[in-house]
Amino acid sequence: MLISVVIICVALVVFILKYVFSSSGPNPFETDTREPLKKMVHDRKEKNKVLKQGFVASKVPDNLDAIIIGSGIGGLGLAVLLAKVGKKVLVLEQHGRAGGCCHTFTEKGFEFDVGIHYIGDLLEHKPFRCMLDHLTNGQLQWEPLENPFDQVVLGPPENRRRYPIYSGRTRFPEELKKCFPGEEKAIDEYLKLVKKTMRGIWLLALLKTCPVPVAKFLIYTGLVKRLSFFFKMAPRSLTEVVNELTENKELRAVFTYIFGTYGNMPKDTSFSMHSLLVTHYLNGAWYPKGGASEIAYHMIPIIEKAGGAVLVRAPVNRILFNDAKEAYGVSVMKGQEEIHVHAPMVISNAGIFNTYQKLLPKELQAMPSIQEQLSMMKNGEGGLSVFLGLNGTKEELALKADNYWIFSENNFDELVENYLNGEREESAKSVPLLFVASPSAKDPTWEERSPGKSTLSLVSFAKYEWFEEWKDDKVTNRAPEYKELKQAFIDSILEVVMDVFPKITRDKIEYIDAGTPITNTHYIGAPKGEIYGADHGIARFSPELNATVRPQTPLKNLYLTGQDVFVCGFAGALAGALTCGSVILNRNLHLDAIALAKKTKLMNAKLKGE
Ligand SMILES: Cc1cc2nc3c(=O)[nH]c(=O)nc-3n(C[C@H](O)[C@H](O)[C@H](O)COP(=O)(O)OP(=O)(O)OC[C@H]3O[C@@H](n4cnc5c(N)ncnc54)[C@H](O)[C@@H]3O)c2cc1C
Ligand SMILES: *[C@@H]1O[C@H](CO)[C@@H](O)[C@H](O)[C@H]1NC(C)=O
Ligand SMILES: CC(=O)N[C@H]1CO[C@H](CO)[C@@H](O)[C@@H]1O
Repeated sequence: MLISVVIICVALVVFILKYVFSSSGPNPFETDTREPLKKMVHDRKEKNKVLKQGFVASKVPDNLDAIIIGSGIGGLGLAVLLAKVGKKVLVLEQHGRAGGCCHTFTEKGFEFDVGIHYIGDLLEHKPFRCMLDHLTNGQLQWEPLENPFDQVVLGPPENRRRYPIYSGRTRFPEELKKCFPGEEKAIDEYLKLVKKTMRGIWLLALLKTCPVPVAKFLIYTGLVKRLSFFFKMAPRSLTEVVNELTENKELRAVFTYIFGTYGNMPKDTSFSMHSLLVTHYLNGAWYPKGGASEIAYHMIPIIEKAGGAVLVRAPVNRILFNDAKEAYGVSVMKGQEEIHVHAPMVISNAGIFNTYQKLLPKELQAMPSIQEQLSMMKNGEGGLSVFLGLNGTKEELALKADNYWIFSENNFDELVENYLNGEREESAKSVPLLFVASPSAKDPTWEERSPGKSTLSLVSFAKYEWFEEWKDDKVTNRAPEYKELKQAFIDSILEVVMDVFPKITRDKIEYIDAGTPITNTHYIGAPKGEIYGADHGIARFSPELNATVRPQTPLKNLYLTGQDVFVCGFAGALAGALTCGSVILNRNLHLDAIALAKKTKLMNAKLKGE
């Protein structure tokens, strides 16, 4: 008996290793494609020539290798990976400009980002950074935030307490200890757990790409949890873990404040997801120089160079399948007309719900394997954004390159629950959690682009159902009741902002508007207004789900990329693209990215030595 178990285990390890090191397809990271830095383009019209190329049949290249639905980082990133190995890819975007959550828009002369406030893990020579340099041919630059990069503010107006959060593996705990004397042990233990959990993440990438039977074997034998602390901690809630570490309610809150970056309150958060985010920012936080539109702006030409295209105003209304249930193209709505585009492979960046519930024919949607996947996931929480255009420089308004996480109490579970379960009119009166940042203060090119002005971006959560009744109104002209409700949220949020940032006064505000969950549905195609795609609660982290929801779908030639196949966030969605690319190109691109980082480091050291 024991012998046979040993034999099976050895065979399995050999098989996994063979898989991990197999590299039969071409490697998009083969050669260093970084080019010398070109002069930055700030002219909006010039940039729009790249970002806003409208869909017409005549612009669709012939003999496509793949169609990607959606131009978020999960779609564009994958398109570039494929373009680097010579594939001709068409990216189709429903909105009027490319980028998904990375797109920007301009109102009254103020440029606003949508979904990029800060990104971690971008130290030079690290795989994530090298990969991004490579995917933008060295043209996208990153600006570090201040240290402390986050400010946690707890408590009601008359008693707000501030806790600065610093990056740095030693500085992070050191500074926390200064705020919480006597809690040294809890802080060390917390960080130890976070790091240990993260070391097990490799198994996640493996589960999503290895053959399904291997994944199932690892899960059902319980090996997954033995091999990886990540999966061991995955079923434990953040609240549970943190409550064991300390009795100090204030410290518990500071340990958990970052839940806003994935959207589940601590009691519904998997400790593994939380660890992922804490380590993401442990070495610092960055912002794209020139604003979020730079991301797509530097990726699209690479796709075009390989013969592909990125076309906007191209809503895909269905995926085309032959009788053998194989995808062979998509149908795009051009006005009232359906235009068919064909390719041997269709990849969706539109999220699992849009893809399965809106783009498949009814009979395929009903397939048990599709239904199984849908039943494992649920829609994430809706988002509420407020955009402020201000008269004044960052110095005049005392704005810095950092973020504020403001909470009216330190009991986050209760606070979020009461807010989201409350009557919408009541909840609008006092929004108890708020993210505040100034994108303009983070961008060193801003002053040159918009002298004397600043922007502020505020984000919170809001129920889709609060706004659902107006979802079919025209986006630019919704009912007065909708505008009233929106205004109530704006007013109460503004009060908090003016209290925490005393230099921001009403006379400085030149522009203010809000985006609700139904706004997100319109502009980023989020079916329930969610800002992080599918829900990231504990269920999302079960190994079973992990092995099931992966880039391959039950339908031949149809794949998924982006945040729903990995995790949310810019880095998470790009990891989704890397995982999808691994499947399509039949090689482990995660390892290729690590190899690229090693190579770049060596080369740079050599250059410096000369
Ligand atoms: C307000 C906000 C703040 C955020 N802050 C941060 C942050 O600071 N740091 C961070 O790392 N992450 C942040 N995120 C999360 C991050 O932006 C996302 O997780 C990530 O960008 C998602 O990428 P994606 O490619 O998976 O999806 P998306 O960017 O959502 O792209 C999907 C695209 O598909 C398109 N689409 C949908 N249906 C169709 C169709 N039928 N036809 C054609 N196109 C279609 C959509 O229009 C969209 O462009 C934030 C998100 C939001 C909304
Ligand atoms: C901006 O503020 C300056 C003074 O600080 C003022 O002269 C100017 O008129 C203001 N601009 C607008 C558009 O309000
Ligand atoms: C669909 C999906 O990717 N689910 C999750 C798999 O589990 C890990 C953690 O256990 C998450 O990172 C994924 O989001």
